[in-house]
Amino acid sequence: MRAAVLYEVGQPLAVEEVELDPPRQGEVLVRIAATGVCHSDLHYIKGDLVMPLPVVLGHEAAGIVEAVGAGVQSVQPGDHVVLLFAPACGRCRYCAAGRPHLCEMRLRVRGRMPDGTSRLHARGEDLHHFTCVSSWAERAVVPESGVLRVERDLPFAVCALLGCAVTTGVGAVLNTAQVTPGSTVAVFGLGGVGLNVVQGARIAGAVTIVGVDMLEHRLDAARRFGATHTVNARRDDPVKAIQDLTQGGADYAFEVIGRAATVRQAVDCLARGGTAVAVGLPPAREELALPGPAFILNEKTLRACFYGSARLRHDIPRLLALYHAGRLMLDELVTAALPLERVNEAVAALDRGDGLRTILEMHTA
Ligand code: CND
Ligand code: ZN
Repeated sequence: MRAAVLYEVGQPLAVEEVELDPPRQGEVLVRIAATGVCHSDLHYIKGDLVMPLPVVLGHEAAGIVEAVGAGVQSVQPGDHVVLLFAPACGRCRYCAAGRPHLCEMRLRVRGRMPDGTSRLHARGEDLHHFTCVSSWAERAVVPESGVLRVERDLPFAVCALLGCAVTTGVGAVLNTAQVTPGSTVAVFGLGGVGLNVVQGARIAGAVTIVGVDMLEHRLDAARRFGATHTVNARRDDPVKAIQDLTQGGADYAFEVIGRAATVRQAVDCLARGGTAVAVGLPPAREELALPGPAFILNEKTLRACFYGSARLRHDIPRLLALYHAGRLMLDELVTAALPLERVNEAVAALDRGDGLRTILEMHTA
């Protein structure tokens, strides 16, 4: 099959023939139909985040089950599925506590399948898996807990987005921060994930939603997704603008860029007692700094959000219900669709901030 392989940081991905082993016990072979291009993938391509290479990236995807290994019960060939980048064992302390997105399995896999081996090979060596998904490929072998069956009449691009951007963004609001009706919210970074924070805030009933970005077309998009105000950080100081728009500070602020400096802005723009949520992934070399006494005397909170703090099997069906009810904008997020062969163009477009979300589409006929 064809797959996009990252052999070296900073280099274009090689789209080439890759060998994929059949699914083993408890594993599922998925034919990828659509897969998103997320900034987390780009962080690894640029070397801001580090993982063992070579690797097949891609963690936001949907497809059709083609085969299942022994013991698989929840899906069968022909099922349409969303791929989940946090496989869960169902037994560890985190799963037992109702926080399966924090399952111990994720820390253990480190570029492999949960049993410690790889299903992907090229040029005579094993390739690494990415978050047990590796969807920038025609097919993927994933753990059974890494797929969720969805209705067959849904567009694959929409299902792919539920694999990361939507579930992370909306989840950051509803699960991590638990924004309450009437709140004021600031969102730093209005890309594929940030726009979902914006619409999550609208769904949660926030009355003031301030979107911050440096690209004018992303500010326009944020207003369509529910922002009541926007600030161009290239032109204006976002902290001051947010404080003015929220009578002294926001109740909640979300950083959806991945930079220490903007996490600090998210904390600084809060009202007393406010909560900032760090969703963006800062480079591995960066540390987050807080404003000492002001953080404590104003009783602020800084929370981290992984995968929307989601209970995926509970949350994704609810997100689909919101989509069917016309309250969650998903089709509008997809602004370009390219074939896998053009993955490097899609990555460059993300880096420039073109459009909203680019989807790589495979032929599934
Ligand atoms: P994308 O690149 O689409 O959006 C980032 C946006 O930030 C762009 O619109 C930029 O113009 C904007 N931006 C950059 N610098 C600034 C600045 N200084 N001030 C204001 N705006 C700025 O990225 P994405 O939406 O795909 O991902 C956003 C982050 O979320 C990224 O760091 C990614 O790795 C992370 C993420 C986290 C998780 C999680 O589970 N926590 C899941 N997926 C993605
Ligand atoms: Zn992502």
